[in-house]
Amino acid sequence: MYTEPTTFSAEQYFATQLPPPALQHDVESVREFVARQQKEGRAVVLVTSGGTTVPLELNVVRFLDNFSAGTRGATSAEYFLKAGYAVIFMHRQFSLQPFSRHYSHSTNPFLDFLDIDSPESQGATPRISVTPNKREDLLQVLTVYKEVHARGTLHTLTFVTVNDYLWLLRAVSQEMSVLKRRAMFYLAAAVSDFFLPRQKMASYLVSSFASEHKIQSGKGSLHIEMDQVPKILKPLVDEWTPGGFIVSFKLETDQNLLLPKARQAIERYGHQVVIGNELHRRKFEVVFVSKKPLPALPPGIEQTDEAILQAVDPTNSFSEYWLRIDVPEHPAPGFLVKEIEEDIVDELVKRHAEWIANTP
Ligand code: PAZ
Repeated sequence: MYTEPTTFSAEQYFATQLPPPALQHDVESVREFVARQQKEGRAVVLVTSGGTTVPLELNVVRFLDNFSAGTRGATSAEYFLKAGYAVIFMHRQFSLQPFSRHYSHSTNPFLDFLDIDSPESQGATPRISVTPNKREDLLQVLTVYKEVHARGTLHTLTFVTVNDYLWLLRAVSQEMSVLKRRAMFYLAAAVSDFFLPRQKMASYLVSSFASEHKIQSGKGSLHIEMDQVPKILKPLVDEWTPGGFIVSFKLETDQNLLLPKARQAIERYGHQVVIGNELHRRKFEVVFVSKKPLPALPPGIEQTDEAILQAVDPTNSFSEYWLRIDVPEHPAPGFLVKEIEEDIVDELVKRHAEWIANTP
């Protein structure tokens, strides 16, 4: 019986957990997309978006979920497209998507935008039109949406579980490695830190209940011990896509942890930017944390590792850049708040261009 709580390395993870059935198909579609964008000279960004689930059963009835609606990812994808990037949008099934997010079924149902015009003559087919005060907004969104489709610069992939996410991220990043520095990774998805390995699900069902079937109640409380999801930023940076410009997000509920956690991630994984955001302030405040470039040594001093180390101030080796948008305390009805993703993407596009220009 499988009982050991484990911390999987990425390698062990992929050796023991099964790939999602559509993986091969997804990989081929990404390969074709990347090759076309490369030929047409575009940089490509992988945007991950939405939350992963953690199934508790092999035949899934129950699962743990994550709050993320995919707003950050879907909104950012639109701004990356506007900036000329090709976008691979890897999102949680049914979470928000670029363009259609403006007409989400719960906050802005598209049926409320439509009118039925009564036909003038009896027997004529009724016609559908857009409510006049919604036309301008819809036209703007629809125009960009159609342009993006005509250019073929948006490619969409779907995940549901944390397992789907990990397999897809590895495969897509490996496909993107041909782009070298022109690949950007914008990891905004909210990915579970814990999961239940297949082997554990099976034995836990076999020992407590019945084969692959749904967990039954009636035996008191349910205890689930989960294993830690491997830290995949390390192999992403070092092995899967060396050369890519990697931006990860760090979500905290304690504002005081934002900077220490973001710095720790940069130190640990060696990627380019961590964007820290606090749960309730995330739509109007984020912080970019990166490693400061190495200091220029005074003339005459040889550029040895030792000299560089001496010149680095270990207490001050990170740069922090806060992005904030002003939101009135009591906004008037209909007040349009600027989307912070516009500024996030602007800043990243600048940094990515500098990085492409300055990395040997
Ligand atoms: O999807 P959303 O707009 O509701 O939320 C975005 C977010 C908070 C999930 C994202 O900005 C983020 O911080 N993602 C990484 C979460 C983490 O694993 O720390």
